[in-house]
Amino acid sequence: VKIDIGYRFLTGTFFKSWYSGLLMVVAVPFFMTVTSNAMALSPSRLLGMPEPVTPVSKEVLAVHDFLMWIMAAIVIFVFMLLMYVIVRYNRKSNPKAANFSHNVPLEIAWTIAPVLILVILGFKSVPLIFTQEKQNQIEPDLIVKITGNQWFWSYEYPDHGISFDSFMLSEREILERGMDKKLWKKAVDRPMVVPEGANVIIQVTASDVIHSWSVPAFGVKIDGIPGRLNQSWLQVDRTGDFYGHCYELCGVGHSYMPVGVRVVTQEQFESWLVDNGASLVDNSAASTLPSS
Ligand SMILES: [Cu+2]
Repeated sequence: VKIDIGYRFLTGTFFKSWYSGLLMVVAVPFFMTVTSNAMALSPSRLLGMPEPVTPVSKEVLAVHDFLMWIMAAIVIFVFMLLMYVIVRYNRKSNPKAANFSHNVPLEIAWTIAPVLILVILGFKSVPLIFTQEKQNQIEPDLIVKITGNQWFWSYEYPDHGISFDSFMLSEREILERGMDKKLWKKAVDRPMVVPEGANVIIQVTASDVIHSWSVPAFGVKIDGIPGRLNQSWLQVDRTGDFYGHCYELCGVGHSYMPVGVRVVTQEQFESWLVDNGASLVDNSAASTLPSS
């Protein structure tokens, strides 16, 4: 008898057969875990996470990779349990079904095992929270105030008297500037500029609705909320252009407000300050005198 899989798929009988159940329950999550592990570990990082360039993003990636192995172990364990039950306890090989409902040792075991797993996860993830909140402990070299607006970002360097808006470049502007076409919806006309290696405190707020400032390579994502000032920190270990986005749906132009950050050397940063008319205020005086 010829089995028409397409017909059985349409009529729903396919999903009643044991092998389709096996496919759904086991193969799909197994495949997802294997591929996501491969992505996370791919040396080029073309598929997985962006290359981490700050202490925070390095730790985020380490926690992520660690969690992936635990997840893989759990998926494989559940997969093997399911296989065992399917083979050993199907109707044919086990015609007389058991009807007990409690097993105290088993219940203790499947309570303690997940608790232990969570404790192990905590040892890795709780220190990360402290790293992310380190802005209260570090001595800042630079403070940048970031304001989200519908639909662009504004940057302010309060100690240098610099402030500007940062807009997304249109596709035409990208081509005119001879930039890679892939940078459309990523590149901005005026990126935020920070020196490499510097401890940068960022203060994020918004002028209208809630926005969220993030650069994945920095491991920072922080909400900009009108009337509030959220803080985070960056210490980027190399120069280059980094891209992020607004991550809080903020209206029709939400997908047109990318984040652009240019990390430069200390010398380049100093000349950038001069080029942008930094009023070279004495920081010690500026902190004691009213700025206006
Ligand atoms: Cu947005």
